[in-house]
Amino acid sequence: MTQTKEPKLYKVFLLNDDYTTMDFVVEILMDIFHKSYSEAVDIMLTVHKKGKGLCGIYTYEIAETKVDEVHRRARAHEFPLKAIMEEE
Ligand code: TYC
Repeated sequence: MTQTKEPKLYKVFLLNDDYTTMDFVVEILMDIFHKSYSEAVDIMLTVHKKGKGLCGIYTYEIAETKVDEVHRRARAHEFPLKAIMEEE
């Protein structure tokens, strides 16, 4: 039977830039995406080397809230860090 009632899921990615500090990105990954320190460092380095990195997969509202939290916190620290969401 096809599962018509499953909610759509969205991947949240962080994007690389030249100005946000590595420490700040690690902090974001630990605080907002609940990663351990070593997972956070791995994801941050993937973003730094490849341009983007997967932070988590969520329902629409949670994904949107995570993206907003990243942007609010980055703005507060005057970093240009961006997060995006993509339907799975
Ligand atoms: N490229 C940044 C630097 O060299 C670090 C960085 C990593 C920035 C991940 C954003 O999503 C990011 N300081």
